[in-house]
Amino acid sequence: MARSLTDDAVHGQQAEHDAPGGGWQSIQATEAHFLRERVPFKGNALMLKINQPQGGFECPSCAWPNPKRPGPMEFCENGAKAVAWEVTAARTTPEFFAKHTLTELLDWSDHALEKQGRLTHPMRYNATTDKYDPIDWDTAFREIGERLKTYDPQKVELYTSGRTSNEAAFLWQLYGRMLGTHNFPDCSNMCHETTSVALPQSIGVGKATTTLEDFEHADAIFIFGQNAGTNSPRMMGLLHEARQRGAEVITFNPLRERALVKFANPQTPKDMLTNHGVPISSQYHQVRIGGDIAAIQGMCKRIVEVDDEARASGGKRVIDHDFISMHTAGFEAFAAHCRALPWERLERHSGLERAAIEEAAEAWMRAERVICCWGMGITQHIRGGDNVHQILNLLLMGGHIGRRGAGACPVRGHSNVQGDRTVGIFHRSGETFLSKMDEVFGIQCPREHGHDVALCCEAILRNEVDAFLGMGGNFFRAIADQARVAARVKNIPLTVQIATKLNRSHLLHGKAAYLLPPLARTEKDIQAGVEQTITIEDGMCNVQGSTGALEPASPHLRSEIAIVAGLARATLAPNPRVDWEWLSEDYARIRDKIEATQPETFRDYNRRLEAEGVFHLDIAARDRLWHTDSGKANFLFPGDMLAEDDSVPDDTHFQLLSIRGHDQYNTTVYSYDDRYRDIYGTRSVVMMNPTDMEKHGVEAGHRVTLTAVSDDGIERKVSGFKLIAYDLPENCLGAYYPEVNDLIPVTNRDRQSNTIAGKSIPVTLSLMSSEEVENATGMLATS
Ligand SMILES: Nc1nc2c(c(=O)[nH]1)N[C@H]1C(S)=C(S)[C@@H](COP(=O)(O)OP(=O)(O)OC[C@H]3O[C@@H](n4cnc5c(=O)[nH]c(N)nc54)[C@H](O)[C@@H]3O)O[C@H]1N2
Ligand SMILES: Nc1nc2c(c(=O)[nH]1)N[C@H]1C(S)=C(S)[C@@H](COP(=O)(O)OP(=O)(O)OC[C@H]3O[C@@H](n4cnc5c(=O)[nH]c(N)nc54)[C@H](O)[C@@H]3O)O[C@H]1N2
Ligand SMILES: [Mo]
Repeated sequence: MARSLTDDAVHGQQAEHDAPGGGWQSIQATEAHFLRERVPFKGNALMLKINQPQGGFECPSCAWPNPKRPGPMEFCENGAKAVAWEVTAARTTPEFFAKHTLTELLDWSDHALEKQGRLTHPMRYNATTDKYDPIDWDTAFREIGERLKTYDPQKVELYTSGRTSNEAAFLWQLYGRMLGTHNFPDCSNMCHETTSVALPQSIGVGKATTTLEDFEHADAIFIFGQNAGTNSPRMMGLLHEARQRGAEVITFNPLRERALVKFANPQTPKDMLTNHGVPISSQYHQVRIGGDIAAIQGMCKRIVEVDDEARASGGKRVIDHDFISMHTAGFEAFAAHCRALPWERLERHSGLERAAIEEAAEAWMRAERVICCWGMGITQHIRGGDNVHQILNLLLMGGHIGRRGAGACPVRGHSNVQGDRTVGIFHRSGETFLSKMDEVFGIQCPREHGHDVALCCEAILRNEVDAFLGMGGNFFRAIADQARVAARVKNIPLTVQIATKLNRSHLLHGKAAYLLPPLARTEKDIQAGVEQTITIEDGMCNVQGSTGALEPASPHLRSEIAIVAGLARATLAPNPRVDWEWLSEDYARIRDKIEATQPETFRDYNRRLEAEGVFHLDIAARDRLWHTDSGKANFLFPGDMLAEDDSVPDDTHFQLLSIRGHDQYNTTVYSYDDRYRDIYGTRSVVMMNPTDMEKHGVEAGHRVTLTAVSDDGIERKVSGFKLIAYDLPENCLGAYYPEVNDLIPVTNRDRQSNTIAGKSIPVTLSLMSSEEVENATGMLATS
């Protein structure tokens, strides 16, 4: 059974690697990354502008919000890495492309491709030479437009990665809808779509009900499946503060993530003087991969039992019955379900001992104000939606929605993934929005639902895609069933990628292919002689401006907005109500149109932006208004009493999770080191419990092959991975994303939202023969 540790025990375990998360190492890493990109860090005025509400730019890394009064250096180690990577002095020029065929570049690592630096010119694929040639913008737009006009719009896919601004995303979906498609695969379909679908079923909104201020008042903060130290490091400052004022932090994670164990805040002098750090998690539960439903239901069971006893004895009730009767539906059924769950099954499914689950429940019962945070460890599961519902049940039982210091906090990924959805990137947009779009622009938006990421991949596999247009991101690398889908991309008549840096998705190209480089967020965007501001929405629903500060990486770059406008003018018949040029000359005009399509959400968009620099969108559940079918907040749970259908790993197969290392941003690999996990110089590793190693007769250092378990008869394998001994539950394995994306069947997805289940990957493991290892050395060198 996996370990659950509390306070001293958690921190006593740090002997092998005693450095806390954060600390001096973090400052050193920040500087090192700037130097590697050949940009000065010390005295770099750019970093004074990051995350400042007026006149500054929004960090292109994660979606964690800014405090009301940002400090003068409001950024973290990984935000600085993202900025350094973007403002690099390196350039991927036409001369570079003249030297390398795409076939040759396919052998390069993800790291090496992006390391070439910023793209400088629009490029067109030349099938005769197998190279990209430079092309002028107008010719590119004209050729792409001419092709698009001839395709069936149902076979056109417009992908969005979450770095795109509200303004660019809004035009992107307008363009798609005018073209006649509803196919808007979005990075969120691999990420928090689970939340966007399941959360509204529980409480009527799909976004965080917390603000940063709530973290200052919480008594207990639960963190499920989220590695804040690496992926939203600015959250660590809040957890650090919370612990120092006596709040509890209870973590559920199969891996002991270092910063969640102990963290030294680089912004706190005392921590930096001692470099010891502060204990973060007061309880750390190493739940089995996919075991959260059982863990949370076990907690709820304990809470219900204590409450039942209190009712019987006339003692103090621990459940908020007033809230439940006034605001919720389905509690009695859920309580009955929990009472009936056998502990033996809860233990087996969660991988935790009953005492540990009860201890977590005790922390919940002690707290007046509870926040629950969650990340990919919750959403990227076949039962991800059920996971989210259980977290909400835990909150609802205590009335922790719409109360200061409490709430639901899905921690979003890409810096504007939430805003892109708010302004209209959605393959299942509803009638209210679509009829407004029709009215404002005099168009007829398709009503039939379109493709998300999984459906887009399946269409590619069936050779039913005529054109794939990517607004940022690295789609053909980030998806499930990566190798199978990649093999079909060459059958797509047209691929267009709008991207700042070269990546694998640009090498996996259609018959005609274009690579269009935009301005990045750190750069000045001047239209019609005036500096423009874009807006983004962070993970706690604050909409704010971002104004670039640097000279563009190349004079040939255009803004994403200008690129969409150029494509649209070349593709669509003129429409007097949609003047693309006029819109792209002044981004405030686009915001007016966003407001026109959603007058309530974006009321006074430009005025509020100008006056305050940032504003919070209304979240009905914060006011205890429930936009659900029942008109109440709902207790939802799968009724199957934790049946065996979701593959508890056993002696025949393992459950594999795929995660990010500390020096990576999704498919962007900054370096091969993962300081917080003591893994250096390679990403081709499989983390395995020492007991499992012994049981299966393998040793640390062995090279292994992982084979996916699936019932579709398709073989999915990855090889050459080095085993490392790691503290994670038995029958569970860990590896880096995207290195294992070939292993995930595209059908492996959350049942409710279709989100790719990158954390429920059933696999078997076998040792490579020395001959196989020998043959694989070429591959190992680049991976
Ligand atoms: N520096 C940096 N910042 C980033 C990103 C990045 O790549 N680099 N990516 C951005 C994006 S797009 C996103 S979505 C976020 C992602 O941020 P996270 O949500 O932190 O994503 P992951 O690294 O995938 O890690 C998820 C965590 O879940 C745990 N986990 C895995 N399976 C389970 C499970 O079954 N149960 C529980 N309880 N835990 C589990 C893993 O051990 C890991 O600690 O970060 C964003 N910020
Ligand atoms: N197995 C597994 N698969 C996963 C995940 C996992 O945890 N496990 N995580 C999933 C998640 S949460 C996500 S969000 C997706 C991420 O999927 P994507 O969002 O598609 O991928 P990224 O790696 O973030 O995209 C990086 C590329 O974006 C481009 N880019 C960077 N900045 C800009 C910009 O400002 N403008 C434009 N136009 N382009 C830019 C650069 O060319 C860079 O190479 O991957 C998913 N895939
Ligand atoms: Mo994400």
